[in-house]
Amino acid sequence: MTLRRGFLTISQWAEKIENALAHPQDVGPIRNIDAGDERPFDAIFIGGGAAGRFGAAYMRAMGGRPLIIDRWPFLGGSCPHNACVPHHLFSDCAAELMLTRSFAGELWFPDLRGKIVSIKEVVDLFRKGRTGPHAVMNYQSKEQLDLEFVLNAPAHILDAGAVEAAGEIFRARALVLACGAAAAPLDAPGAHLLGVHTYASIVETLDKEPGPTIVVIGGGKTAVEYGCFFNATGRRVVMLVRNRPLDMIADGETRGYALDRMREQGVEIVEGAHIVEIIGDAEGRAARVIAETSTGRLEIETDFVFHALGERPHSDMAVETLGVEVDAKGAIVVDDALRTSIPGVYAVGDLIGAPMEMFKARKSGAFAARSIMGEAVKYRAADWPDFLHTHYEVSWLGLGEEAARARYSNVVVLKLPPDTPDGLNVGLPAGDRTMLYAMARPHMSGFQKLILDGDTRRVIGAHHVGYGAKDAFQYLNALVKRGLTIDELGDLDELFLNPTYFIQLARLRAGQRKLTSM
Ligand code: FAD
Ligand code: COM
Repeated sequence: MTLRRGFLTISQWAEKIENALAHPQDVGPIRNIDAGDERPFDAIFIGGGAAGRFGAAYMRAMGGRPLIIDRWPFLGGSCPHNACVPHHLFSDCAAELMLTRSFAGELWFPDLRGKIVSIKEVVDLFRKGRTGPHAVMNYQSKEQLDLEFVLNAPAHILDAGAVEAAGEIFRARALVLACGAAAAPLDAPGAHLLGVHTYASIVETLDKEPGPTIVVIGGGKTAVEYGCFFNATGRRVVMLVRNRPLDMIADGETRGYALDRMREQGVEIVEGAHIVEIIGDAEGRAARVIAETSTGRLEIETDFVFHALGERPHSDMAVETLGVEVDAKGAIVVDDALRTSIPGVYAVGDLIGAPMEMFKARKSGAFAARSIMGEAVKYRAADWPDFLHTHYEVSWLGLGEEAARARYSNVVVLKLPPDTPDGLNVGLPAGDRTMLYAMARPHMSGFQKLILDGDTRRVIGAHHVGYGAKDAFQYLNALVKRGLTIDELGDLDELFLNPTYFIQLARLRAGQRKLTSM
């Protein structure tokens, strides 16, 4: 199908994408190429996810001519299809359900005590709903960003300047590899059984309502985010973690608060666990998980196992066809201008390894475009703010208190709740989405900490458990990187009540010549 002169509304795109996902061969390649443009392509982006789409859009905006090729019938990649968007839907549900369960039978809340709610209904809702964002991505890319693309067609690299897709050979002066990553496999007998899922398979193939017990393997972001959602649906959730769960949270107390609240909701976390086997039933469906732990052998009856053991970059094709250099984890090695070891070939997004996050995918794509268009650029992700979800949203930037004390001799901490013997009975912080907790379950109203170097008065770390602070952290991080002091922070105008109390706490202390903690 050739689209260049045709116009599709968002609803028409949605219908086309649904059809193509259900019957990819019948719909065939979706070509949007400007036959009237005789310029050669400046770059072919293999993969139209966040990295490829933003890279191509940036190049187009600069006056270049990019072409995107994607095997899926939509642009935007894994984020709207099986990663960030479902994760946020599930995390939203986890927060709602924790609130409902905390106030079960009180106020206007239904009594969910002892009740399990459907996981499959939420997954089905997502599968229907995701076509909307897919359609918007295609509409925006074609009509607003003026991008050329071939969708629903896998790309095959021929050499550093040529790619085959949809039976055609496309050439460009640069190739940008933007193929993303996939869930690392579970290396254990029984990993292939029905009912054993990753973040991708749960949204594609969940065919049966999970039973009352779920085993989650892993202790990183995805394992915790999905584990907390499963727990909030009323199921028993056992998390089998090889090392420390939530190890990436920089501050020990913040991590502790997040883990305590998870355990309080009933999530069972087993550290030092090693999966021995998943045993199936006569129909080939998971029935039991066997693990070795530091306290002995564990057997758990379950028909649903979710594993999240990190991501493996899709670098095989580039290695086989181009001999591109990869690191020990299979990530393509790039320099600061996103150039691979092969001249004219660039790589971006999850394919170049950690951090595998949207900000890096989009920025690395844009920087590769600038590099190809002749700008002398340098990009290396550093000092980024970070977040994850438990039943809460946890955001952080800079140093945790332990690292701050190791590096600075005069560390000052401003935090809520304060260090008092009954600190968890203090209904602070209290803000958006935590007001009911603050009034009736104060220990659930969140946690926050601002870390300062008392000598320079600069903010060197910020940490938050609650809701709605992630947005502030993306801007706060830019200020912190520019050397934000307690005095400058206290001089900002707060929108009270706000999820983070950093501005008003800073103002309460900024009058001190010699700063003290609070
Ligand atoms: P992708 O979006 O995966 O795009 C790769 C594209 O390449 C795909 O469209 C694919 O079809 C295409 N492709 C691959 N091979 C070929 C081929 N041979 N021919 C043609 N096309 C091909 N990050 C955040 O910042 N916030 C979040 O909340 C968040 N949540 C996440 C939740 C989960 C469960 C996971 C797994 C990840 C999450 N991430 C999140 C990370 C984020 O999703 C990724 O960093 C981002 O999507 C990577 O973009 P990308 O363009 O590199 O890869
Ligand atoms: C967002 C996808 S879900 S993209 O980054 O806008 O392409």
